[in-house]
This record gives sequence, C-alpha cells and structure tokens, in this order.
Amino acid sequence: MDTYADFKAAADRVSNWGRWGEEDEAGTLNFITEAKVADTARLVRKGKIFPLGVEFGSGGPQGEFLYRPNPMHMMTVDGGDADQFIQTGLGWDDNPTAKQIAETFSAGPFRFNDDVVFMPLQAATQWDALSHVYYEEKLYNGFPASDVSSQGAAHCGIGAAIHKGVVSRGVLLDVVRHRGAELCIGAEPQVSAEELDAIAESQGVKIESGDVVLVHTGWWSEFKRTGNKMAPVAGVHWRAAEWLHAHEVAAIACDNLTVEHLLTMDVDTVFLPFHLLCLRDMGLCLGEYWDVTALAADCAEDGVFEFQIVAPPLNFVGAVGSPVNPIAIK
Ligand code: UVW
Repeated sequence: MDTYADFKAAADRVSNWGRWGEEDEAGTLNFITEAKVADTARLVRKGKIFPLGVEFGSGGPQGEFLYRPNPMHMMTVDGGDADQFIQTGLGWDDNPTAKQIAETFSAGPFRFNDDVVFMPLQAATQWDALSHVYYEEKLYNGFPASDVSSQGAAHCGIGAAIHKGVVSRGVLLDVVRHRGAELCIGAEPQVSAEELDAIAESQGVKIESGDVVLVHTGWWSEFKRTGNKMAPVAGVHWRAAEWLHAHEVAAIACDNLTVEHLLTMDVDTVFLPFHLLCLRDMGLCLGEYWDVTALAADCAEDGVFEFQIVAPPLNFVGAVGSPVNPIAIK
C-alpha cells in the first residue's frame, strides 16, 4: 500500500497552484484555449449527437448514502389548478393586473403545467467543482477550506467553470472494448496510466493539451441492467492523476460514481486519493455518471474516438457541483 508521503509527493508533482495566477479558480480548464475551441469544429463530421446525461429521476443511482437521494420531481401546477387560479385572480380586486390576467385566462384556451425538482447537485450526471473535496484545510490554489461554508463556496465553486464553457475536444478511452469484456466487472478494478496509454494507442488516438477525456468502464450499463447501485466497478487508478497532468488534460469524466475505484484503498488513510489530486492539487474537474454507452458503440463502429464535447455546468451560485447534460458531437 502507498503511504501518505507517497501521496503528498505525487501531489507536489501534479500541483498547478499558481500556474494561472494566485486568484485562478478555473484550473486545468485554462488549457482550453480559443484556438482549441475553434479547432473542435473540424471534429464534427457526421452531424451525429450523443447526449451523455442520464435520466434525472427516482430510478437513479442514488440511495445508498443518506445525504444523496435521487431527484424528487413534483408538479406545482397542472390543468386541475386552472379553476382555482382563475377564481383567485378574479377575486383580486386590489390587483388589477392579476385580475386582468385571470379574466383573459378564463376566457381563452391557454392552460399550463409547472414543476419543481429537489435534488442533490451530485445526484446524476454531474461535474464536481474544484471545491468539492479538500485536505489539510486547503482547496485548489491554496484557498482556505473555510471558503466553503453553509453559504456555499466563496471560491472554486462551479461558477468558476461557467465562463470556460465547457467546450473542447473529447476523446473516449474505451476500457470495456480494450479488455475484450462486455463489462469490466470482475476484471482488474483499477485502470492504470499504462492501460490508458495502451487504449489510446490501440484506438489510434493521441491525448492533446486541453482535451476532455471520457473513460468507458461499463458501470452505467451494468447499473441499468441489474439496478445494483453498488455494482462492481472499474475506476481510474489514483496515480493516473500524473498521466492527466503530463498530458495537460482539461477534465476527465467517467460512466461511474467516482471516476476512480470507490473501494480500493491504495493509499494509507486516504479516501478517494484521485479526487484529491485532481480537484484540489491539479484543479481538474471530474465528471461522473456520464453515459458513454452509445458514444462508445459509435466510436467502435467508425474507428473515430475524438469528437467535439459541449458540457456547460449550470450556474448555481456557490455550488460545489452541477448537473450537466454533456453532448458529444461527431
Ligand atoms: C465524493 O466523492 C464525496 O463525491 P463524488 O463521487 O460525487 O465526487
């Protein structure tokens, strides 16, 4: 097992603190230059789109941890509320605008439905903001951990990623296909940097500065097939953070819960070491529950593993993550 000293040495090697200035909160998204974005236009060849967002609903993958329920969707208005709406509005003598709206509404055919969702921002397809995890009381770029309070994240919240898009070249690395198994279940639970290199080489694709790397482990298909929220999973080895750093990757996303393997404790006393190195030391956002199944099938068919990726988070003020419906375009 690796020690905390090994982990700290790796943290020093991958650290991007100060690289883009002392006030930087965008981290490796800075690798996505305007030239890089413009270049992604050439990757759109077939006009085929692949929405990578999973369903946000009660049948989602949450429920094992009390603090993360699945999204709860409720209607706040439906057609049955129309009469009530009209009666209330018509009775509003001291509010002529509301009364006029109610009169028009009552006389005409227009009816409407409204709804509300209560959900953890990490419930389904999501970005982890740089403030999602920390250790030794520091966030990315040395911001104090106390910058995240019950008021939200004063620094390194998801809003820091908003002005960066996120639009870039996406590259799919298909672990499932490479291992020759329909699923990675039961196989080696860790995906090493060497394996990522071998996959890229076998797919004939090179990782370039500013890329968003998508890793297909097969977990989402397995969850959909079995409903097992704790289905065995393969994940990226914590030392692959150095691989991301060397390739100047802008972000990484996976079809599983944590990108890395949830249960493999490789570093003494450190839970989710890959999270800590990526988010806190490198400033690299993690995408989780990205359903790359259909994209992977298409890439396997046409042999093209690069595409334009468009994955803007939502601008929730002070949030440490955001739901997203990433679109891969080929
Ligand atoms: C944690 O690791 C705490 O969360 P997530 O897997 O959503 O990044």
